[in-house]
Amino acid sequence: MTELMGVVNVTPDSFSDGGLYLDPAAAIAHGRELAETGAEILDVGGESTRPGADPVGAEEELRRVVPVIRGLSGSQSRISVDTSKAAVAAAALDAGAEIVNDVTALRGDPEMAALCAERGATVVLMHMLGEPRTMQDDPHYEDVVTDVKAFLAARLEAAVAAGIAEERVWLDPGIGFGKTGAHNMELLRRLGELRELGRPLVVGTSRKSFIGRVDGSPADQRLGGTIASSVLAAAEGADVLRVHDVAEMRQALAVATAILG
Ligand code: HH2
Repeated sequence: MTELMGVVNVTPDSFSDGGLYLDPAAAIAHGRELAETGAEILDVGGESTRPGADPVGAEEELRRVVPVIRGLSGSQSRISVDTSKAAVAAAALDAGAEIVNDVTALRGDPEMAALCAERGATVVLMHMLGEPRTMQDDPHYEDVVTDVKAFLAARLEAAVAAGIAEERVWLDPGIGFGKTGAHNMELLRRLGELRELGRPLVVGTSRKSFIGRVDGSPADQRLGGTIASSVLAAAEGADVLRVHDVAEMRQALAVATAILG
């Protein structure tokens, strides 16, 4: 069954919900609601990775995410921390997280791989071309699916070499991270090719700008495009869908599953 990873952004500047849940109590309440409406996983993040975002220091990121993870631990959902910093991941694991969602695929912090290995965390390795500040400056690929697949295979190998159990690694093509609209469409259309890597696939299309490029919609009005792309991703074999709108996505998946069996 496809699992839902609900997004809990404790940031002032996330592209679609920045500032809404900066207060820990608001973030915890939001996370609980996502858990109750069907998120098997809650992904708590304290640093925006939107194109052009400024990096956040570890102290500030810790201050944002740790109280929220602590407040959500013990709910029925597993908790994931969206970070590329080992210090933040370590504190998040102490506070009750069990998944480390690293958009740099263990390239951002030299300590991250060893930490995840030692703590037995599940790790999400995501593809990104470049870094958030510059990733949308004219990205190029030979063939986007082949290139992303080769990158993910290499990062999986690096994770295993660092002592992370292969069964604990999930892979993500990184929709919107150093990709044009056409690249994102191609990746979603041919997502099935990434299944050959043999690991669970995480896909995050939620509210992203490739949807707005289709119909001109702003970030807070992309639910229809999020659902269409996520249902198609699930049909192509995505195991985990990272979304902001859990209740609507849960219903869409239930109906798609009822039809397809
Ligand atoms: N997308 C975002 C952040 N983290 N992690 C994974 N594994 N896959 C994704 O596609 C992904 C991710 C961007 O979305 P959001 O968190 O809403 O925005 P921001 O980075 O501005 O906080």
